[in-house]
Amino acid sequence: MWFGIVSLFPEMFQALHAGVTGKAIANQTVSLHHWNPRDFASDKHQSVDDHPYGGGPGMIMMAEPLKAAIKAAKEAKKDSKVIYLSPQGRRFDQQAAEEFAASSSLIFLAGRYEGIDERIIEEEIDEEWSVGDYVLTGGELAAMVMIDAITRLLPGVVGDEDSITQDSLTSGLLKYPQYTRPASLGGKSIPEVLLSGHHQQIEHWRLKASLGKTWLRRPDLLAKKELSPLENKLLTEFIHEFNTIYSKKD
Ligand code: 4GX
Repeated sequence: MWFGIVSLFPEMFQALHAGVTGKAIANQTVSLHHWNPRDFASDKHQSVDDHPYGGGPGMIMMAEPLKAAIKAAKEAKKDSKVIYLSPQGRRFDQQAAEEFAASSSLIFLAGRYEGIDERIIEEEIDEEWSVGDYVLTGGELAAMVMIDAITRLLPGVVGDEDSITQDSLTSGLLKYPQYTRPASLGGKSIPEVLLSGHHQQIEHWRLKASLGKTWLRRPDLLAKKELSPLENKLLTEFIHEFNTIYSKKD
């Protein structure tokens, strides 16, 4: 997958050269291509910011160098969607990552300062996305979040394909608790069923734990999900046990 990046700080994207994403870059499953608006600046100071019309605090990305950088990126990959990162965008989630992973190329515009000229959004941007309801100092980390989440879904990037399908959130549920050796750690043992070798019981225990954790922490995710008869039974059991432990009437 081809990622084009329009950013004043291309060096930040070095972070993607570590670990799983780094290997995906090294073996050419993904490639990163940078366009820095500063390289398209025309004055002797290579200015890339400008004042907002109407006055007020803060600066806006200077329009012409930004537009030229976006144009150059688009010329390198003609039918690529241009994604703008901002808190005003649609919230990025696992489902969006899965859909973007089917693309062959994407261009990310990572803005700095207080934003960009609205006419550039209207003319050059296809979609506006947000990684969460908080304010970053720039769009670079948000673009990296999206590139990371998309890259690990590409064929062969994560060694064990099962770990993708069993990801928390792929199923719309939070991850069940996991344990590794030793079986007793600081006096705390692991759930007995995990030592039983009984695969179906282990599967049911994990599904019940996932459903219970999602019910406790992310009822919004549970409300979006259609439960199978088995899932309904396991969640009902979890809720009964939870209410019994906390001696609530149910
Ligand atoms: N998810 N930021 C964009 C510049 C900006 C300022 C105002 C539009 C209007 C963010 C996020 C995010 C910080 C990136 C502000 N753009 N991006 N930047 N949350 O906070 O994606």
